[in-house]
Amino acid sequence: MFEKIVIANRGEIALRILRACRQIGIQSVAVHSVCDRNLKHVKLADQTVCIGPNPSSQSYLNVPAIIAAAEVTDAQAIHPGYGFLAENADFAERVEQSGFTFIGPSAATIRLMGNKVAAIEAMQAANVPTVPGSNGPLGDDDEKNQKIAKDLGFPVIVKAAAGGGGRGMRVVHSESELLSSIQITKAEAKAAFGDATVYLEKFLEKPRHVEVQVLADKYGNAIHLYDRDCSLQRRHQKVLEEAPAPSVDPKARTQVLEACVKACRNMGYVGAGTFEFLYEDDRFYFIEMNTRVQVEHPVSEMVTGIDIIHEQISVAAGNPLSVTQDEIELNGNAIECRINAENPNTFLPSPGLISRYHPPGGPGVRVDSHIYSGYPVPPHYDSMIAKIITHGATREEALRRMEVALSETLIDGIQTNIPMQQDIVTDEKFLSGPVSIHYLEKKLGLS
Ligand code: MV4
Repeated sequence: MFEKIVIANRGEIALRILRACRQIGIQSVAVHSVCDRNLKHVKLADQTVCIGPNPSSQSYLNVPAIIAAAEVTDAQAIHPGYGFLAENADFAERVEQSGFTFIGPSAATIRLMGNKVAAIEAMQAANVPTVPGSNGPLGDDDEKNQKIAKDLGFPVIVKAAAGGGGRGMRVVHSESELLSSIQITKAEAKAAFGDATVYLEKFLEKPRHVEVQVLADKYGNAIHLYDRDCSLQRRHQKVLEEAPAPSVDPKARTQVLEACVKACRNMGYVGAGTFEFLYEDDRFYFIEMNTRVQVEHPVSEMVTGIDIIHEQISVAAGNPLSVTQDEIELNGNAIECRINAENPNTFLPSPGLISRYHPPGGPGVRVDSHIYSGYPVPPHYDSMIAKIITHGATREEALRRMEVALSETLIDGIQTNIPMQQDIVTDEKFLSGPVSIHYLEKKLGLS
């Protein structure tokens, strides 16, 4: 096992990684920006290195500074968390070239999954179901592209191969808009990603977002930790996630879980990963793979009992997975509410001093958060300040625990989205059944 690792992130995930390090007995190095010197995990870390000024471009994205921090502290590995450099193949490569272990899959795998066309191809090779589409990049032949779209049937969606997470895509409702939409998406993709490659998919109108959590080691062992439903989102930002995904066809689920594990083995995948699917009319359609640990990983931990961060670190150090698929039991249901420092009406960030903080507690309640009374939420980074996770024997119990937990949470001094989360967990339609990716924006009157 490693003796010391660098935590190349901030906020709740940096604290989550620090806790895993302490659990295992690994020394931790917190790298941080100027304003983050009072972060909770920085105070708890064995060593700290200030890596630059507040803008993330000069600190949490500052590759030489992060690698230098690993060098001066004599660490062996770097955990990237999520966001920032977590899915940057060039960073993973430079970490390894500098003699450190990148805690995640290989740079080649990150690069492959960063190209959505290549990712879809890799999935098809493992019988992972994909969205009907162009099966490859669109060429310059207008007539050919028109034929592909007509055969799929409108609406279709043009997506940038280098995009993902909602960036670089355009829905096309009729043949007359197709060619101009392709040209615009290509131009935008070239400007945003330096790669004009686009592909076409049938546009699914009312899908759910269901994703599969996987873990894999260097010895060809791969397991899944079941699925999550992340359909409740606003502008491609997830708001509430749950595990397992409710009301999924049992046969379709068994097939997709097995296919994901097979795809991991095929690719020689190492570490934690997530296969993202659209789910509609009892069918799964792969859209993208995330090669990092995700914000919503705790709901999978709560229903399986597996410490995902611990496994991530352990397999990166060359250990086999600590469990086999047979040893993993799905236990109850878990819900996660993301708590953001934001104006509940405008959704604009609401940074400032947290004057008082009382976290919720009780049976089946987990809080992943770095905040404390007297903590100033800086304006420079993402507005997520806490995750409240509840577990119960049933979905109803987990949801009721969330309702109680939200009601006892007190965060004074700044505005938060707790009122919106309270609205969601008492929403009749959400309580009674699965809702689509459009449900929350409609409920909020945004579309
Ligand atoms: C789609 C789709 C409908 N049909 N692809 C948006 C984020 C990116 N990961 C893929 N996205 C979508 N791809 C087809 N063929 C609808 C979306 C989509 C979406 C997906 C997941 C979660 C939220 C979403 C919100 C709007 C659109």
